[in-house]
Order: sequence, then structure tokens, then C-alpha cells
Amino acid sequence: MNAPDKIMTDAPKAIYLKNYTAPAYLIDTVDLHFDLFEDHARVTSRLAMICNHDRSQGAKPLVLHGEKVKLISVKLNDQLLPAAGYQVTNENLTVSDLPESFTLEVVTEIKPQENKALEGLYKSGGHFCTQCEAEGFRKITYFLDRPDVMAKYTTTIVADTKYPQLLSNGNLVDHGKLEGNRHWAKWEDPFKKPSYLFALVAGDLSFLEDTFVTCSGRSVTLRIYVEHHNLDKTEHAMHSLKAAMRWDEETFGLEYDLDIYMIVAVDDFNMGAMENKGLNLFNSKYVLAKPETATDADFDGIESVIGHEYFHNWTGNRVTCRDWFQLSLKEGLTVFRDQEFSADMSSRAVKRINDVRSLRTIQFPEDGGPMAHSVRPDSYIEIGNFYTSTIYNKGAEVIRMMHTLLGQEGFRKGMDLYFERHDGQAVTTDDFVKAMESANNRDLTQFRRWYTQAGTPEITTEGQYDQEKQVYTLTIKQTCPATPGQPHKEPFHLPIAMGLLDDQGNDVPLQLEGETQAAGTSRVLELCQAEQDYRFINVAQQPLPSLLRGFSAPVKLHSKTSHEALAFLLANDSDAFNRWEAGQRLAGEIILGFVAAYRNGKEMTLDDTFVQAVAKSLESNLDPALVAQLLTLPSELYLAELMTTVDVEGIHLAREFVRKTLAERLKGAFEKTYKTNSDSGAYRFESESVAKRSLKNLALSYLMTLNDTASRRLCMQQFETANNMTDSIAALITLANQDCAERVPALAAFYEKWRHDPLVLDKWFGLQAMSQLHGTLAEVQALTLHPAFEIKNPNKVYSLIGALTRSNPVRFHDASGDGYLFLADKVLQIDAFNPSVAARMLGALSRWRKFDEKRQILMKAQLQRILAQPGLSKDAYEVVSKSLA
Ligand code: B3K
Ligand code: ZN
Repeated sequence: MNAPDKIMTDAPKAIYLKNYTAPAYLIDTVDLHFDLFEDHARVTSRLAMICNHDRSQGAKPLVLHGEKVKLISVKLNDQLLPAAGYQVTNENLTVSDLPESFTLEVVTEIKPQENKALEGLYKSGGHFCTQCEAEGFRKITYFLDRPDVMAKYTTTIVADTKYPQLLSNGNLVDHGKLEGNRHWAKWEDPFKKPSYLFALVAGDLSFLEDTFVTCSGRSVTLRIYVEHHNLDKTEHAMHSLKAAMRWDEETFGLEYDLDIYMIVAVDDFNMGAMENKGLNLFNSKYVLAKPETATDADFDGIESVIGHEYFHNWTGNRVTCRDWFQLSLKEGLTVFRDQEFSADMSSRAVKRINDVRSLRTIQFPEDGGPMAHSVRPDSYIEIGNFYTSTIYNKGAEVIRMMHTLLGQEGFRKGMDLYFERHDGQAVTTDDFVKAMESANNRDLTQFRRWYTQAGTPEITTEGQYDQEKQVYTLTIKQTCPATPGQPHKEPFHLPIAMGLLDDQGNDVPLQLEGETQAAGTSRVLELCQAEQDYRFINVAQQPLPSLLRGFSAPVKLHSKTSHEALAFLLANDSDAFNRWEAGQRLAGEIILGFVAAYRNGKEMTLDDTFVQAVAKSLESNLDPALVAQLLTLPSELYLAELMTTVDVEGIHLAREFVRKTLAERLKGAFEKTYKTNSDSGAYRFESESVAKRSLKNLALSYLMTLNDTASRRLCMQQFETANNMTDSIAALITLANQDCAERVPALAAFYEKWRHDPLVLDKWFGLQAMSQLHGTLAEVQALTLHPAFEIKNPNKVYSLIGALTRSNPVRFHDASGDGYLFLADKVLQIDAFNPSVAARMLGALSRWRKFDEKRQILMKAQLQRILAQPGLSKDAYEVVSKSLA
């Protein structure tokens, strides 16, 4: 049999939402007993089960999930079953002829030490830990491993005393010593939960402890567990946790429900963190921080992920998903909540800008590519592939739109009703929308299309002013491109926040025809048809519209706006987001114009309107963090998204030309900005100093495009004297991007200084992989052989290989195809032990159709090579086969 035939016959099967059926059995209580040893673990699971189906036609068999577990024994109501009493396959344990209710005891053996997929029970840095979402629990024991089976858990852990901390969900109810240097601890979780929220940790860890008094006066113990030498990096995480707990009480009236909340940081983790009930597991990247080792962005990231996992306690744990098609029920909602939390902790406008930036550079391409899926997908092959930006970030946009349509108060009423109706249940995204509808007496039937239709809608607007009648008519049209399996789309229900500016830049009162008076100067239009007209009356002069304020819907907006008008909006719009947006559009149009010029052999000349607009922003007295955003040009990835066929080199050259020209023309202004925003005092993670650092470092990056002695001196001075990682790494990034004498020694010095700190080394790997220099691909290949690089550690893979393939388009898409070959080699290597990380890395090859023919052929060849690999995981199979379809 040749390879393609084998793939055809063995092709993994898709699972469909339409085939959902309720579980045939339910589990009331789970009593787990773990015996942990150096070469294996023995797991005894006692399940009190009840029948959940009509038995008049006979009892259905009980089909438990289990993968890579060795079955030792099965007891039914304490009677050992003979081998003929059950069937075992690679994926299931089936027991038939069961009574109405019974106890099933299953003993299994697993090998956590050999588990490099990092799902189920595994070892990281010498500690035992778990990751069960989505389907990891079945790698620990046989179980009904689906989220609509919720049970109360008791967990006993027995291990050598060299693992002093034995932790699980809920409250510690007992512990003791045993012979032979062993000890045990028993945990009880009073809340019903699905198996994906189970967690266990056994390790030698230190912890930072604090207390939080909830709004009802209960005292909760908070603990952050880390390796001993990292204890000095836990303060910020603790501070963030307490802020998140308070915020959820104040914003949503949601209080924590157990006596203890634990966070454990581990170095080997596939994702950011996991919200297990009462015992969160975190990638150490999202816990450990001190000014010397973590950047302002890291501090922000920690605050947001700590918040996210904490918020899951209600949106995810107390109310969970009925099935994995409903993943966005908890993820979209929880991302929305963490975004709002971060916005309240710092600058709302800057937070929104960053969120939209990542939506556009990650989610929009996903929605326009072969892996496009709706926020509530209809099918999947491997659920692990659906922890996507669409489920998370577009899901959060969908929640945000409901918030915009219903208002803060209406949304809160909907949330309250959602918890009132569904606490303790496993429900669907539709249940959430129903709660919003009932609480607000609104019909969201059409709005639901956001859950079922994939693709990024495109909005076109046109304005017409009638001077005589003083009427301004705004025509808005919407369309949505076809996506795999969805050739035709129905119109969406879209909130479009907008305002109209007069020639002084002031917002004018907005009165729609038929209204007796103006309703404010910024309002939300509801677009429901494919095309709608909005007639504003009493408009004294030709206005300039400011549309989609705050990015009120996840769409692509097209409107004919001149460069002068964009510069005017950049300088005057009362909506900070739209000021930024106008600047981005202006810069984007100029850069894309240069891409065309470059291809036609024409010269690029930067027009003065733009230089002056930049100069004006630089001198404005706006929040420096916002100014830094205004001055950051659209990324190469976003610019690529704006082109039908990506011109990789053209985009890079044109963008760099604009950066360098701005630096030349505004050198003095950048130097002044650098000085004004330099702060020689002690590092503080406070909005004001974070903002100043961001603007100062942006000025430095512009100046360094000149690669002259003066800027290099300035940069080296910052690199050598910085008292914090933000400044140190900002200087090193600019050095790594220039072919200068200081580059190699600076990289070497940084490595020597931080060789003992894996998280700092991740940055060191990453910044080299993101260098724009020609030799980057070869350097990355060499770095995979560096002693500090570990292919089995996801953070290292993402930092080095991920940075090149996902964030450095001009070097990854090298015309030779070497970047594609390199990625395919690594994916195949990783797929053999960690399919979920391998599949995630593959995304960089998915959108091959966006590139020129030569690159298409090269990318496709690597996808085909991966597909032909014998024993390819279903994770990788799904991404590759859908990409090629
Ligand atoms: N819920 C986890 C995701 C884990 C997925 C593993 N394949 C993290 C989060 O969204 O909070
Ligand atoms: Zn989440």
C-alpha cells in the first residue's frame, strides 16, 4: 500500500455537533487514589454512577474513554470483573449489562515520566503535574471524559516525601505519613465539575501566601507555588490575583467560592495557563516577574492571564460547556472579561488598540484561510486544534457586541440571569444568548449568526451631504466572503459606533430623521440589512464621519477617505481608537502605494502630509502610551493581510523605507522624545512609567534605523545601564536588527548574564529569530543546536521557531523555500512526541494560497510531505489536510 492510500484508509474521522446526544450514564462522585512512583503511577478510580437513559429497551453499554493507559483491573460493585466482562480498545473501555446505579472501580497504570505530549499526568522540572483540558483526563484513567458529565471529586495522592507538596482541587481534608519515606494528602472539591478541570501537583515547591477577604467577609488563602529560586518573582502575580478578585466582585458581583486558591507555575506547558478548580496550573511565563527579568509587556500579560484564569471560576467552572463545540461559551466570555479587567487597570484605549491589532493579525487571517470556522464550530477532528483566535478573540468580540447593543447595565442583567439559570450546569452558547435576550427583552435571533457563520464581514460606507436640506446620508453595506463549507452568508446584526466631525474637529449632535432631538454626539447604529441608509438631520456643514469607533464590530471597513481627511481624524477624533485607526490607515495606504512603486521600479517619496501628521502626534500632549501606538506603523503581517497576493519583500522594504525616512526627517524630534521620556529613577510598573518607557523605546527604534554612531552609542548606553528588562531588551532588539559591530558582543553579553534564567533566554532566542537581517534563518537553524534550546519545551519552540515562522514574514518566506523546509522538519520532529504543539506550529504554512505561485508550490510541497508522514498525529493531519483541501 502506498502512502496516500494508507492515509485515505486511516484518515481520522470528524465529530459533528449535530450528532450530540446526552451521556448514557452520569457520575455522581469520583474517588481517586494516586500512587506516584519514579517510573510509573498507579491510579484507582471509584465512580458512583447512575443510568441516564430509558432502559425499557435494555440497558446501553457504558463506554468509558481511555488513551495510553494500562488497565489493571475493573470491579463492579466491589466484585472483580473477569476479562470477558468488559472490552478494551485503544480508546475505550466498555462494560455492558449494568444496573440502574452502581460503583465501578478501575485501576490503571500510566507513565508520567515518559509523557512529552504534556497532556494528562506528566513531569515538568521534576514535579508531577496535570493538564486535562480538553481530553487529557482519559490519559490518566478510564472515564466519561466529556464536559457534560459533572461530578464531585475526592483525591488522595501518595508519593515520596521528596515531593513535599501534594495538591489537588478543593480543600485539603487530611494528610499523613507512611512507611518508606512516603506521605499522603486527601483533597475534597465540594463543587461538581467536569473532568477537564481536574488537577494534581506533587513537587518540591515554595509558595507565596496571602489572604483575600471576599465581599461577604470570607477569608480566602491565596498561594502561588514556584520552584524555590523563583520565590522573589511572585509578587506581581499575587497582586494581579487580588486585583482580579476584587474587580469581579465590583463589576459582576461574583465572589470566590472555596477557602483556598492555588496557582502552580511549571516550565513545560503547552498553553498559557489552565483554570482547574481551585488549583490553576500556569506556564511559568505568566507567573514569574521582577523588573530585572520581565518586561512591561510581561507584567501586563501576567495580569491578564491571572485575571483570565480567575474569571473562569464563574465563566467556565461554575457554568461550563455542554460539549466542546460550545468552547467559546467560556473562552470568548472570559477573554471579554479579562480584556475589560485589563482596560480598567490601565489605559482603555491602548488595551483596545492592542487587542484589535492581534485580532487583525491572527484572527482575520484565520477567518480568511482554510482553517476558518465559526465561533461555534459544526465539526472538528481534534478539539485541541480549536483553541483558536476565532474561539477566543472573535468570541470575545461577539460578547463585546452584545455588551455594546445592550449597554453596561443590560449586559450585567443578562449575566446575572445566566448565573441564576445555569449555575452548576453544562450549557450552550445559545443558553447565554437566551439569558441576554430574556433579561433585556430583546430579540437576538439575527445576532446569533455571529456564532454560526465564519468569515470576516466587509463593510462599505458612503456619505452624501445635502447642504440645502442640512441632511447627511450615510449608506452602509455589508457582505461576507465565502469560507470552507459556507458559500453563502446571511447579513449580520452589527453595532456601528460612530460620530460626525465638523471642520473644527468637534463632534456634532446626532439626530436621525424621525427623532425629535439629537441623541448625543457618538452613537451606535444597528446594521441588520445588507444595505441601510441613515439620514442625519440638522447637520450644518459637510461633516467628516468617524466610523466603527472603538472597533465596535470585528469587520473590515472600507470607506473613501482622503489622506488629508485621515490626517485630520488622526489629529482630532474624540475617539482615541479611531485616531489610531486613521493613522494606521494613512500609513498603510502609503506603504502599500510604495510596494506597488517598488515593483514598478518607481522611486518612493514620502509625502509631507504624513511626516507632518507624525510630527504632530510626537509633539502632542496625549498619553505617551497612546502616542507610541500612533507612531507604530502597521505590522508586515497586517499589511500582508491587506494585499490579495502578499508581496513579502515589497512590504518589508517599503515599511522599512518609511521608518527610516521618518527617522531622518524627524531625527531631532525623536531625540527629544527619547530624552523627555527617559526616567533615571527606580523601575515602577505603573501606567505612567510604562507609558513613558514605551514611547522612549519607540523613539530609540526609529533612531536605530539610521544605524549611525550617535544612535548606536545611545542604544549601547541604554543596554549597558538599564535597571530593568524592558529597557534592556528594547535596546538589544534594535541591535539585533542592525548589521553593526555592537551586535554580536551585545547578544553574547546578554546570554552570559542570563544563561541561568530560562524565561529570559526565551526572549534572547526570540529576538534573534525576529531579526530582519538576511542571515536570520541560518542563525535560527544554528540556535536549534544551542545547548539552551530544548525542543521538548513548548516555550522554547514558540520563542525560536514560532517567532521566525509567525512573526518574521520576510525571513520565513525566503524565496528559496528554506524556511518552509525548516518548519516542516521541526513539525515532523515535534509531532512524534507533542502533537498539539506541532499542529499549532503548522498554522504558518496554512495560508499558502495568499502567496505568489513560486512560494505556493514550495509551501504546498512541505504540507504534502507532512501529510505523507506515516503515523502523523490527528492534530497535524487535521491542519494539513484542511490546508490542502
Ligand atoms: N482553558 C485553557 C485551555 C487549555 C487548552 C488545552 N488544549 C486555558 C484558558 O483558556 O484559560
Ligand atoms: Zn480561557
